Amino acid sequence: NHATAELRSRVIGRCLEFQANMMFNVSCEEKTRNCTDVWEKFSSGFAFKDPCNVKNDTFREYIMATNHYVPKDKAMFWGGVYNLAHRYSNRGQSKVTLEDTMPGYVADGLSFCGDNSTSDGIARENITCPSTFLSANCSSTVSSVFWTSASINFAKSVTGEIFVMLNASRNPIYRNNSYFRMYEVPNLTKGTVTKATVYIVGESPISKGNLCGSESILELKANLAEKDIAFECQENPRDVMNILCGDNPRADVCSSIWKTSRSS
Ligand code: NFD
Repeated sequence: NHATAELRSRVIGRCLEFQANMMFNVSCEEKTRNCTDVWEKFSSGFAFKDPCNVKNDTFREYIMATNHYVPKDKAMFWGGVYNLAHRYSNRGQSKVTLEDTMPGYVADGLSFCGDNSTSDGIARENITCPSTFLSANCSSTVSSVFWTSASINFAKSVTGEIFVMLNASRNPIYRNNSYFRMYEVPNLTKGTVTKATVYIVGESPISKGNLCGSESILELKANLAEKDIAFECQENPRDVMNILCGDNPRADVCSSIWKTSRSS
């Protein structure tokens, strides 16, 4: 987790790119944000600060500066399926993940933290920034606080029907300490989010054992029911499998498609 090189240029570049090519798909907002200002608000969340101990609200100004409307019936949460979820969301055209919204897009995949020994207080690429994973002596890392704030803000912004893509090969599938369970489900708005459709996806077809009825998924169903959110669950739905198998035709679950294409 070396700090990302050229962080300022990367963040400003992402901000410009989002507004040029993503904002229209994701949100109809016309208001342009000043990307230098976005950088100032992002970096002041961690510049000159201890990488292991930042306040929970340190990215408040950044979130306010980048926040925008999330279209109804399109939001998608995910766990353990980063690549597939984002291939499926298709940069906000099919679904909208946190990383397809401006607060997430600007920082996704970047590694950043403070460093008292540089002129701007920002760690250079020779420094290792702590990951989202916490340890006893590193209890609230810049990354965990960033993704926690962004996840909470996203969950509060979504309306109508929502989608969730979860990895079938994880056990449990709805993990206790996942961001999705800890920060997103509890922040969905009762009465505003009406239905959740869960896609459980895996590369192996043995999941015929009905993962939608598994104990872990019933816990998710119960957590959603507390907020009067209707529940639907599908294992390996066809539109998701078309993408998975297009990219990865030799996966076990794609064998029928693979055989057809070989014999024809
Ligand atoms: P994941 P998830 N402690 O695939 N999001 O539900 C620490 F410190 O398992 C997006 O946790 O799914 N780190 C991003 C963790 C990051 C822990 C976080 C944990 N207990 C959250 N669990 C992003 N774009 O980077 C997981 N991580 C780390 C939002 C894990 O190493 C998205 O809206 C991996 O780098 C999505 O709905 C990342 O968190 C949901 O939360 C994702 O772990 C995905 O988090």
